[in-house]
Amino acid sequence: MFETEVRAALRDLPLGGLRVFQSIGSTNDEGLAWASEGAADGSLVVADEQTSGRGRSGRPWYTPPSAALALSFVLRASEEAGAQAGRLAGLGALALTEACAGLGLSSNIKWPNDILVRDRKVGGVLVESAWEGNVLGASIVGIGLNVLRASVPPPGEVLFPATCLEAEIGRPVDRMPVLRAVVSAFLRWREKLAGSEFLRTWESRLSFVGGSVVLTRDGQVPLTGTLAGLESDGGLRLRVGDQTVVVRVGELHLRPTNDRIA
Ligand code: BT5
Repeated sequence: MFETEVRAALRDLPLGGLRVFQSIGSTNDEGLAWASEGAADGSLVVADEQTSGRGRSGRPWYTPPSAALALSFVLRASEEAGAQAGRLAGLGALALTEACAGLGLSSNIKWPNDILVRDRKVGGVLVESAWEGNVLGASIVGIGLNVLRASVPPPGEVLFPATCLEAEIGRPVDRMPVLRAVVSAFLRWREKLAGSEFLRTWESRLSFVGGSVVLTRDGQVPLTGTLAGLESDGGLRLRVGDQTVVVRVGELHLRPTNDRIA
């Protein structure tokens, strides 16, 4: 049973609470609902399958049964946490790169929220806010990771080439140790969220640093520049001509300009 396996894999980790589903619409929706019911800080939702998993701007996120990891953390807002909100996509991304490293796979972060192995997307992060009136009640950090081959969407259905751990490693991978690795790395890096080591490590794992990239925002003129690094709040620094432009996490898509993506 999926739930029994998940509970065993995460047994001794310091979670605020744990809800496990065989199938669900979206773990982020469950996280948002749980936050409004008073979920404790650090609560976690895990599902075997999502029937309406989503990415940014309502784009679909494909999570068929028995093949992927789909999880969402509920992080209670505090004044201090509010100041770090721009770093939460990085937190999910660092947890994923660490889980990949544990399997001997080198991965990079395509800012703000994609995890790439050999320039193909293996996972993604979706941060959403749970509002209580006009006050931020909690942040929901959703994480999706393609583990087995069945988790990879058909090429016609994705904007960016996709892959999974099994294809990259060349053998089937057991999801439970990977789930544990993602959750423990997330909890570990969360402790360091406000510090400079967090920012340095996140920056060191970014794709395309020093390279020419184009940033497009839905309905706006694309911005081309050299990817220079991260701002302290998680924003991306670009050099455009002799100017430095800072882009905050929003509805953005980033690609290298010499598009070496098949
Ligand atoms: C993301 O959005 O990459 C964020 C994905 C977050 C998913 C997690 S799963 C747990 C939690 N619950 C949810 O409902 N969501 C979160 P974005 O950068 O907007 O990328 C979305 C695009 O990725 C889609 O438009 C597709 O082109 C592509 N895509 C969809 N499913 C994919 C998959 N399994 N692997 C690789 N690419 C995929």
